[in-house]
Amino acid sequence: MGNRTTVLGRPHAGGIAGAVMMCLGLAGCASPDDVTGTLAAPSARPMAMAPSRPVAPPRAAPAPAPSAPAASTHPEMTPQALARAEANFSRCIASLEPVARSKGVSAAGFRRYTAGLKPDMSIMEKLQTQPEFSRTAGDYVTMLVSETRIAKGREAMAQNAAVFDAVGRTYGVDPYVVAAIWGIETNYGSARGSYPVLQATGTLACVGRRQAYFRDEFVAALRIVDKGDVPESHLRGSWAGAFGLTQFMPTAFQRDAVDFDGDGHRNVVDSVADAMGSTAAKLKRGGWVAGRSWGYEVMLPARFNYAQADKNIRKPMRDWWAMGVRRPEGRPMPNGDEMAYLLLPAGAKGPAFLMTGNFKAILSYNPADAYALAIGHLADRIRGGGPFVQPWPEDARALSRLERTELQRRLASRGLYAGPHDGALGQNTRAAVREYQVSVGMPADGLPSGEVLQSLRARGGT
Ligand SMILES: [Ca+2]
Repeated sequence: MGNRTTVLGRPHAGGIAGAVMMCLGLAGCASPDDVTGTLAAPSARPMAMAPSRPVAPPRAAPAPAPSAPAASTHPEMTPQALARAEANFSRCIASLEPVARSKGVSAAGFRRYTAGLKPDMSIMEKLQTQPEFSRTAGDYVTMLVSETRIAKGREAMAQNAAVFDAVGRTYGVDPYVVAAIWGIETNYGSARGSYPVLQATGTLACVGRRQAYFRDEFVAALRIVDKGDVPESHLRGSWAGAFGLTQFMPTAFQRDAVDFDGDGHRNVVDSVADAMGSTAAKLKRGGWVAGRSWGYEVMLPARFNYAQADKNIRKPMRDWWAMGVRRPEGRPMPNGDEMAYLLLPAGAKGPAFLMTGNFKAILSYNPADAYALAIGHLADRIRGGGPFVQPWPEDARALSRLERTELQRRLASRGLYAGPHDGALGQNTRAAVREYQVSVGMPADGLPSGEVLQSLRARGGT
């Protein structure tokens, strides 16, 4: 306990990394909590990159899973409404001029960047489509934290050593975490998407069921080009407008982007320094505490009460220790005063983690547990750390959207759940799963698993 001497909360920080001389509901879906355990169909943060990601509104969804258009009953998504919106596109864009002007977009800039703007109606298919299947947290983390991505991360940090050094010193943020966000968001810049951001956000601002949200994004994107931060031809990204090396949404760019290389432009597309500095600035604003880890893999004692695994139950490290929680392989527990909550991304059968405030800072980047865990773990692996000691459960599988809806219906029929039956497994569904597990004597880990669904089916009802 109380090992305050570790750098970045890790005994091996800075050591092994010799090669690196220095020291990441639209689609109607899931709430930010949904991605522990089952990466349910979230939304659209629109991704550029190939492998998928879990996410929450307005970010993207686990991609490659087989997907099917989800039937939408939203009035703005009917063929008639889409055709009407498409026909009205130019008038709609023109109607945004007053708000754009009030946000600092010049009159000349507004004319220049909206003249000739046409909607990309193919984006509506993206907006409409939800993955039918989702990934387990274990599959997701394993896929993203690959040996290739670890090796490329070390190379990228070595090639940009001065930048990462300066980012760490300036913001007090773990540069390895910044590099990991770069690695996971765009595979170190190689997969950033090719949708013109102005067209994508303009389309979404005037067509479909997320117009209010995307009006802000469109206006923020107009400001980027009007101020000259990023040249218009370089402002390309995911279908929902996330762009640059670490996939900033335009509004997030306006809040957090910095000109880290001092050339007068906040260019997170072409400048590694600006992108890494901006990402670090965002993490810092998200509450990153210097010199601390994002969290720790831990082993739980026998007969542990899994109801303790709840992000609302935060305790000092020393209290977890007193409950018998240990780090694997005799590693010391961190600062005893540090507050942490217990996360079981794959439930009682999978690995356990104590998550600190810095984990929340990573969640501010993208509010999905499995995403943030992949970032933290990739950072540690780039640094030279080893894989998790505890295996992911081999028999785990993520529920399909249909099964997730069935789970909610069955929980509701038992009086445990009162939310919508939409297949989006948020905090309320998890709480209901936990109550159900307690009532039938299953480990109360709150994981919406196939096992829980089987148990509900076995007990009958609807
Ligand atoms: Ca710059």
